[in-house]
Amino acid sequence: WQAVQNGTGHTVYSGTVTLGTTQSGSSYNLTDGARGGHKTYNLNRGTSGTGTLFSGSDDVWGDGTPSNLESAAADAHYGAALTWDYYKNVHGRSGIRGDGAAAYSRVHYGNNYVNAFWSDGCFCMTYGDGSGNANPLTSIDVAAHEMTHGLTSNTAGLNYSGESGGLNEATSDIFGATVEFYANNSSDVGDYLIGEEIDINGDGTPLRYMDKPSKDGASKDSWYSGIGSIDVHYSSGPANHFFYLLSEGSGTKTINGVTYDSPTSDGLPVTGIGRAKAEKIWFRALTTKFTSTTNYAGARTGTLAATGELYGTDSAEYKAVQDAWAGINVGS
Ligand code: ASN
Ligand code: ZN
Ligand code: CA
Repeated sequence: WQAVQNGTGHTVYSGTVTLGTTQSGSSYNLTDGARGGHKTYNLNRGTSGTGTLFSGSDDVWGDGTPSNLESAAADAHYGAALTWDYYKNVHGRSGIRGDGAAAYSRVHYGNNYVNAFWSDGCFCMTYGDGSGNANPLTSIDVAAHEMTHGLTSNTAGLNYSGESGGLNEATSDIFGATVEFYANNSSDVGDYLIGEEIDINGDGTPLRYMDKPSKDGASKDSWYSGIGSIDVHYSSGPANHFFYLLSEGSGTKTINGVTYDSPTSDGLPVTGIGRAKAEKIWFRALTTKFTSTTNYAGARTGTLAATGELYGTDSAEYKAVQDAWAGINVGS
């Protein structure tokens, strides 16, 4: 027999959390019965197949250290649950395809593997353990980023190259950040930084900054005519910046202890409308306006159409969307 349970996870990055688990006879496993049956598997440094479903004799997972193989599993399982809950509770979407079906997660991919990825083929997320197998890529924002690639793939289908590729990457960063805020986790508070927990640069700095993307040394703050030729993780910069400006406005602001300073390309101020409205606009544009070939100009048109439907074309929200795009050199 099987029963839906609430287990306890001691994660690497998010402290002690509740995990959706399943009791099967006398053992427990990482199958989240409340969220489409999302499962988390152990690849144990392999790079193919599904590995083995995490299971054990008690419903406590990990000890907070990366050397305990259950710890990163707890992070990944938690990140998937948060992302599921976010899309369901904030956007009314049940699962990546909207059909109530879960994806699954694989942790401990390869040796010293410093990446994580979504795959349409397996409909799954995969996480490496990072440098020294000591920094698993399983923080909330990274998990939500990867799972959102599944959403994008099943909605707009933004091609993963050129400007549409940058918009695809930005969509994953945007919802990576909004899920982290939604989590309201005291060990990993919400921010407009991506990957600040996983120490991918070895000096404690984040992977990406949404208020001023160029702070990473490679991403662009604003659109320019050649931006479709650079790596999609850098051409995402202007769209990440757009989302920050629309949410919080230009200039200096401190949120949850992090100080941001967001410039605009035209030097004009942008008044933010708040993250709660900005995320509604981006989600509606992604799921009802964007297509596989949407570029920056099309993203402007699509978000304006979505904003008109949500708030009206005479609204302060509509004006803010226009101003935020102008602030990254798109339209005017
Ligand atoms: N972590 C990367 C991403 O989600 C992996 C990749 O580039 N395919 O974008
Ligand atoms: Zn990505
Ligand atoms: Ca973050």
